[in-house]
Amino acid sequence: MDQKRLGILIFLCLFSSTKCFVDVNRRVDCFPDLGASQAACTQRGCSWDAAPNGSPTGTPYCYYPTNTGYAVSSNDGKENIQLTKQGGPANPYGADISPLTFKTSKVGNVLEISIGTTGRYTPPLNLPKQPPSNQAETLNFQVTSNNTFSFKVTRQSTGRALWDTSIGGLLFADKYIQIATLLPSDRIFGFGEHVHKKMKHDMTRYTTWPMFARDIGPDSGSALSTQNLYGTQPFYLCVEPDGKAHGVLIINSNAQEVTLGPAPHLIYRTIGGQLDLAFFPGPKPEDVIQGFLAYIGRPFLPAYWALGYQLCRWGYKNLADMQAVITRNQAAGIPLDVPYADIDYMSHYEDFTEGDDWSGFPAYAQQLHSQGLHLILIFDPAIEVDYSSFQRGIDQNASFIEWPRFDLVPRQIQDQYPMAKSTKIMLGNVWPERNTAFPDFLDTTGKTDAWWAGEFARFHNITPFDGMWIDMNEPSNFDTNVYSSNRVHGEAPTGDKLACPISGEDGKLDNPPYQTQAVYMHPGENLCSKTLCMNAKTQRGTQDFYNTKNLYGWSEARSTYAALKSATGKRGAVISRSTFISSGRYSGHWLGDNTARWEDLQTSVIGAMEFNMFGIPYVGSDICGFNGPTTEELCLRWHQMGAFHSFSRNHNTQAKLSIINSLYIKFKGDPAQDPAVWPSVAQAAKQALTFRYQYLPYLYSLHYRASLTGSTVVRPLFFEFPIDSEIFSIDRQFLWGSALMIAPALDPGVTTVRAYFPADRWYSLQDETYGNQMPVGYNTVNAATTSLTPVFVRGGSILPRQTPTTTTTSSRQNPFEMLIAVAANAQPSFGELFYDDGVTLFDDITKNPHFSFNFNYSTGDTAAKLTFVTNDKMDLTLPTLDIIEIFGYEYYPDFNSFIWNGKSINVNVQTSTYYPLRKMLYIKTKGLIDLNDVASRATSVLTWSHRVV
Ligand code: MIG
Repeated sequence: MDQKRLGILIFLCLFSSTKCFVDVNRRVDCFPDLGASQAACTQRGCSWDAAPNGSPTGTPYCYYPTNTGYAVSSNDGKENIQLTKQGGPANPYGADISPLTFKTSKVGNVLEISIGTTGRYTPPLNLPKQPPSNQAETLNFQVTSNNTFSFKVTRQSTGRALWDTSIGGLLFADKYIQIATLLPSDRIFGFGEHVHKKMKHDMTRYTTWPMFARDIGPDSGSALSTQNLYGTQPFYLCVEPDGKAHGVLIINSNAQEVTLGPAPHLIYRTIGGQLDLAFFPGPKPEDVIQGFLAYIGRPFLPAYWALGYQLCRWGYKNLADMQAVITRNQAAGIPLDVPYADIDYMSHYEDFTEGDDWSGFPAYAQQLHSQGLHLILIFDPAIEVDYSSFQRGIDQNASFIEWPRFDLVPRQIQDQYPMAKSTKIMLGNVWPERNTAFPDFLDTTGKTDAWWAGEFARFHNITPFDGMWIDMNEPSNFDTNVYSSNRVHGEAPTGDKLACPISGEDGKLDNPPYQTQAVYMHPGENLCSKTLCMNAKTQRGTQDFYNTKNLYGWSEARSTYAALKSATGKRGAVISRSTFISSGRYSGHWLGDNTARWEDLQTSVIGAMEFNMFGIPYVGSDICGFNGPTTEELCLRWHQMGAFHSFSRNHNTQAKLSIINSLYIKFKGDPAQDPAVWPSVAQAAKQALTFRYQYLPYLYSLHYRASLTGSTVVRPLFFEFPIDSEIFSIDRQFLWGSALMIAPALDPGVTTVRAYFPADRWYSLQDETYGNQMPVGYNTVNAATTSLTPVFVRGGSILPRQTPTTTTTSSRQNPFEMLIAVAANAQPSFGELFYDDGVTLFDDITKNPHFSFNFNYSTGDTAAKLTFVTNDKMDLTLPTLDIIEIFGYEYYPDFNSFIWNGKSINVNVQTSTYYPLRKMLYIKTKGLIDLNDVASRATSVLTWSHRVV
């Protein structure tokens, strides 16, 4: 439609009561709930137009006229605008709240917008809200219409509108809030947690993505699965047509969703709280994430060992079974740092207990430590209400999620438990055999945290674990409002299931006028399905669970992170299934119960990049697949890719449950999939993980930097090359930092990968082509199952390495190495190393004792120069730097000319070589450079002479 016709229609729409036509590409759905019909639509005051053939998929027939919204009733011209409801249709899901307060504010160059009124719920995230370090760009806010209030957020340098709400549709009722905006480009990434088959959203259609934490595994098998998964991440990144990027965060913890549409536009809906938006101006994608993380909080730094390979499984029969698996992988020479135990180790699935078949666990934990390994154990939040851990919780006045009133407490359940009988604690069912209580981690008195930490400390005194894996924290509850005898989960034989009111006054919160797609996509469900009742009370009785449910995993992670510190006195790692905005401060994340399928391997690559955007860089998928039997080839490929997940863990389920005569019978299910099961997988895992262990100083430096400045660890290619229009579809490759590119094989039966090389210099790190320069554009590269994963280093970078062995603990004793990849046109190369003891605790990373070195390599026709700058140092003895390897080195070096800080030093010519064909210089000399000496000076210089080949 041409602009003129559109203008006339909008005019008609504003000034007549006749139907107002909106182009199929720009509609704001007026019937996202069930039961749309022309009559019901008209009843709502909305327009109804069937979408003609060829319209975008999902075009709503029923849509809001563009005059839907509020009018400006006052504007102080600075920061405060008052809005009152004007004409247009009424909010279909409750009385419009009017007036509304609309406020703008700035944190550095981050623009904040807050739309609400007094008394609305805002999540207690305690965000640090620091300004971004890059203040180069400015965002402007402008009211573009007063009658039907609309606004624009524009980038000053280009004048481009990042948000333009003239599309209409602002609604604000107690339980239904909506805002819609036009977007400047279709290059939209993010919102979570979902499975995205492509990283870039498909903006040619209407797609609604619910966000409401749910215990459900990713479905990568379907062409499109919009299911809300374990966490809620209301953040997206947009790359504008000129390559500048911005990010938008929406802070709200209620059940919510976003519809992405073809204008391109988005419609955000939430059923409580208020709208708190923050716009991060970039301009580079990395600047966006750094600004975002300065605002929400930067990620925790995992212990160094937590970057080692991790081996897990659900269904170890006993300790001996677990030990046998660990031992056979060690015997196969697989680098391995972290054995895990799943809920099998517990007695009757009760936290902080050990089963009879696990009596040697404490000794085994010690044994692992003596081998330099570490142990991570699973802990579920739900606590059975009839044993000592719960009793201590009650005694210590810990808070648990509870019913709002005593008369709602189901006596037939509660009265069974002397410890819970006199309380309002809401009892549910998870893995333990009897009913469970859910700790209220939003309790602000500190008592719940203190009790939780105390339980970990007690248990740590028995079995000294090093990290915590927190599961089921959506929170998941089995069989809420499921009355049929045909139960699919759980082992609770009592049938004492949680029943939430879903009608009447007490059911109001579980039966709101608009229930969200999270509910509609599962017919017959309510918000409480698979979780606790929405009318439950939390924050020590002060808040409705309806508002806070999405915060459960976040709050448990925060509490558990503190518990880990106090129980172990060391740095470790917490892995959480459910996440929210800023969870990365406290935990990493695994991508949940995937399936042993190629599609799941592919979407794992995207999932890991997305969680880096969400500020949770310690992330990975269950290697080889969690559900279903894997195959040798899939497991091999998954190890080759998974060796490049920051959180690199093989995990699967052996346990399969079936119900016979209403008893749950567990039987042997999926077979083992640890790498030692197949010689070929063992070989590939060893090769891929050995590479990983060699590059750990680089990976650790990336994490250190992420914790210091909020950069990403694993990043999509477009982060580094946002000007390349081809690049936005590349989501089967990824980068470690800015320097290492991984192009894994993700399909069955292949021996090559067609990899995309953005315009820059790239050198191969695969054996057969080691050091070779790769042509820019698409190249077919070798990806034989017996070869190292296709991995390439970018010219201009310097990567610190360390000679690898089979644990991080022993690798840390080995000599350092350095890989220098020369840039095009003999421009200098740069790199850095952050290093410390890897385990010391800190509250403030800027005060943590550590080494920080910068490296700079430059060359001329007659000499080369490598400079080391010491920024920070600590009291720790470092191994020497014994190997320097240079790619793209086009000279004959004089091995007798090496000068270190003014003094000549010996290079071992027996072990050092120049390869003129590959243009590769390899210098290896025992004790070549003493990094302790480097640390003692501000600057150190290595020079040598050479001549042009
Ligand atoms: O209801 O602890 O996602 O990794 O192995 C299933 C048993 C509970 C779900 C986790 C999975 C874990 C499993 N857990």
